[in-house]
Amino acid sequence: MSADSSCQPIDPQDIAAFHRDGAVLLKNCLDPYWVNILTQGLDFIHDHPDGMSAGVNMPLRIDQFPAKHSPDLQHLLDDSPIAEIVGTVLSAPVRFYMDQMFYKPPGPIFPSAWHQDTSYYNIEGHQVIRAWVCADPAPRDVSIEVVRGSHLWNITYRPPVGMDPAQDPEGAARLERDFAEGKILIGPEAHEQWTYFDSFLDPSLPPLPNIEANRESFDILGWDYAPGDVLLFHGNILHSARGGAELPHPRRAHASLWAGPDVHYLRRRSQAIPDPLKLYDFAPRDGQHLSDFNEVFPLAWEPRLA
Ligand SMILES: O=C(O)CCC(=O)C(=O)O
Repeated sequence: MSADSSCQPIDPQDIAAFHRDGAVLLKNCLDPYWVNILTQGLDFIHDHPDGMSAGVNMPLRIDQFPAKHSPDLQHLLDDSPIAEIVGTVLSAPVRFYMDQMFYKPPGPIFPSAWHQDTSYYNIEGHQVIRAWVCADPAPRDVSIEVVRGSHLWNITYRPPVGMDPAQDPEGAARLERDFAEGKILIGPEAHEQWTYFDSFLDPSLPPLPNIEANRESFDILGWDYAPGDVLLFHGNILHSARGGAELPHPRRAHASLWAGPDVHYLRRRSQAIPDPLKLYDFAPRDGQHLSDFNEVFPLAWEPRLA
């Protein structure tokens, strides 16, 4: 098998669907070489947990920045068509921001709760795209679903993770003070040891609507996913993965986050995921574009001049 690093031309209708709906499934974009690399990389990460692995031996395992520890996943990010696909859909240069692994063992598949990605990270912008790829077939009832068009609602919901001020008012007051004084809430040491409970349920952000209990009130879009497909969704979109269905195999997914030129740094009280490690060296300020940190976020792809 050899690596095909260029992608098939993307149908303009798919590009329009992404911008209209906030998500699109692109069929058969990665050839078997890349699916194999993805599978090897995810299995390696699964077998080598680190301080950023959450839910080891649990029905939902999530790892942050797995490509840092997996040459296969790094190869996928650097050399597969994913960056080109994202850039083509954005019609703009793109930089890689971070990646995650979502590993669900065989059996009744665990759900991933409805959420929006942007509020977990210290970035803001309209050109934030997730590329979600899975090493296994994932029928609609275990793959990603989105609320169609919610990327355009212009609302930032509270991430459903972290310390609840109602449970720990003192801890919350301390965090509020630290934030007001400009202190870093989740520092570089989080790359050694981190949990989803290190963050803060920011009371200034509105809570998420209960979408799952009121599915008929929302325009929910989903797809049957096959290995080789690339699912793109907008960083602001409400999304989840349903659970309950039985799979005879694991559901091994990798999600990478990519940024276009409008994406800038924004220190968030609701930050749940650490900044990329090298970024801490630059003491970023609100409003600085990722291009100001070219060493951390080199250009991954840019459109060819006509
Ligand atoms: O794969 C999943 O279950 C959830 C993925 C997700 O929420 C994400 O990529 O942002």
